[in-house]
Amino acid sequence: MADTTKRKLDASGIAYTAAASKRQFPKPLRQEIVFVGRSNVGKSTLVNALSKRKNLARTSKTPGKTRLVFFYEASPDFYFVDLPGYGYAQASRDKQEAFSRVTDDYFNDDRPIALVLILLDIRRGFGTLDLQMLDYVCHHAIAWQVVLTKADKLSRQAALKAEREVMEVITQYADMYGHPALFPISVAAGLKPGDERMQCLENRIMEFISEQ
Ligand SMILES: Nc1nc2c(ncn2[C@@H]2O[C@H](COP(=O)(O)OP(=O)(O)OP(=O)(O)O)[C@@H](O)[C@H]2O)c(=O)[nH]1
Ligand SMILES: [Mg+2]
Repeated sequence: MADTTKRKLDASGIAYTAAASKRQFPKPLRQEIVFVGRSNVGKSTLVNALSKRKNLARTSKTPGKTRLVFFYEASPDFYFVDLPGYGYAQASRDKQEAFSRVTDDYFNDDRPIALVLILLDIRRGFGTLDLQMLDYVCHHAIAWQVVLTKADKLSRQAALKAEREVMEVITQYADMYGHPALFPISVAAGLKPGDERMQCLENRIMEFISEQ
């Protein structure tokens, strides 16, 4: 286990810490951009795309791959935090728990969270656990932005319809908690770093980083 606690360098020289529990989290010295969502939704893929590195965050066809909290030193100013996916029954020893213990540890640790990116598969929209996560971040007054993944799986027209449906839920929550109703940003794994949608997401992240 000691092996997982150390700060490591990935193949492209980016440093990261993989933490299995609270005491392995790095010191809260930088702001954190957090990626949450169901298992297999594409969190690690998006961390890679935003870091413009392949295989920085390990992606997998098997749901439940990311069981640790990964803190990627994506920039000198912030970490990208890749949390374990939820909704994968076998991933948690206690199947009654919606979110893994290390996820609870993370949110209960008073981390310097700049923004939580809530990832939804564009074909599924909000599920029960996503709404629970949304309730959680709203309740704790943490800033959030919905990102729709796998946009390549739908036609443009179907994607627009999915975006509108998700926006209805976002508006309800935003109104309820006094959060700005931010339109969801749709992305797909194959998008180039300079793509307009990726650019929009990068700009959104930087807005929250500079707001602190
Ligand atoms: N078509 C398509 N496939 C994607 C996209 N993003 C991710 N995938 C695929 O979806 C699978 C899961 O992606 P991951 O990034 O590992 O998902 P994750 O959310 O990190 O999963 P966990 O670590 O289990 O929580 C992989 O096979 C990816 O290649 C996308 O935008 N389009
Ligand atoms: Mg992952």
